[in-house]
Amino acid sequence: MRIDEIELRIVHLPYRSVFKTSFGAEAAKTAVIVTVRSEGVEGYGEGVMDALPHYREETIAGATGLMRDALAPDLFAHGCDHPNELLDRWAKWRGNPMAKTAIELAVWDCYARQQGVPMRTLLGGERTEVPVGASLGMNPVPETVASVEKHVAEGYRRVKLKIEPGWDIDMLTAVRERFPDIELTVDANSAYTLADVDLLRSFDAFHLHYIEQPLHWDDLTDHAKLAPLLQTPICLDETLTSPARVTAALDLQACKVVNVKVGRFGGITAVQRVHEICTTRGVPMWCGGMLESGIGRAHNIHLATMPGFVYPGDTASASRTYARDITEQQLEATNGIMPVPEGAGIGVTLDRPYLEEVTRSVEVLRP
Ligand code: OSB
Ligand code: MG
Repeated sequence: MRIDEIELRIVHLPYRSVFKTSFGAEAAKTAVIVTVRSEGVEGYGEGVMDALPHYREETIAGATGLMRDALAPDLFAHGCDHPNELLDRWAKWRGNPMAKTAIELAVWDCYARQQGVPMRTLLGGERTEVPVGASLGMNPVPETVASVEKHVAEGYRRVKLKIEPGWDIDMLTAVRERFPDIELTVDANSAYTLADVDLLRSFDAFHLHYIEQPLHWDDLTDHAKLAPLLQTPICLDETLTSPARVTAALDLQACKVVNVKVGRFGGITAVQRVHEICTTRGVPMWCGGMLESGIGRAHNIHLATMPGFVYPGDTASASRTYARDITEQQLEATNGIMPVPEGAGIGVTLDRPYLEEVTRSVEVLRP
């Protein structure tokens, strides 16, 4: 592929309600929508870094800087025969997985559209729908119980509750009392330390499917110390930033479950390598989410068709998060099952009028 143009568009999408986690409360998403134009075809990607580094270290300013100064010029100079080339080609620029992913996803989508095949076909995904769960932000106990009730009634296959110290036992007790049998998980987003081991052990009574990222966002060794002290399996999210890091986590027995976010690993090629590692070792994976717009969400849905994604993902209905999305197709689950968008590439197109309305800036890069 000859790459003719790369557009970096910053959009501001209000959430339907504030999303609160242990690392903060957000009322809107600021996303970087990347468009790659090649030989008359365009493809789309989404960057999941935030304005400030609350989740991992990357920021929108830093990531778009790397795209402008290194990734885009590299694509203009060398083109791309197959998107699988890019991960190793860009390894000379260390880290920055979210920046690399935003562009790589757009190249993949463009490539799949040029070939006239759905993304999932390039990934070896045979499923045409994927099971999904819902991630609920932190809210007072009565609201949380009502929200769980609503999501269970809608057929979601798993419910995940965001927790932090002081915002855990009461909520879990209330939810488990009302729903003794649902598939329930918690996500601490790094809010605990090893000093909380007794508290974390007390979660075993709630029969959680797993506990996601209880300890520091970059830690492996404390998770490895914690894991044998809990009956509840540990799932890592923030800590897992590359295929090598997944191998290290599994070798150390720091986790038994892997949350896959393509932006955290550095792109689809990196996810394919993680998939190989996890399926070889029999480790269950599931597709996480970052409250993406329809572009990132569609990519996630295609990714989750790969056979190693055995647990329900976080790629729930877009309408849970947004009153209106930037894609023409509404990505909606029915009875906890999300259909994979049909058509070439990721199978969605942009709702141009709304996209313009929510755009904060546009920059078009050319050779
Ligand atoms: O830790 O999984 C997380 C959202 C933003 C940042 C981190 C996380 C999340 C979610 C929401 O849990 C998942 C979603 O609905 O997309
Ligand atoms: Mg998480």
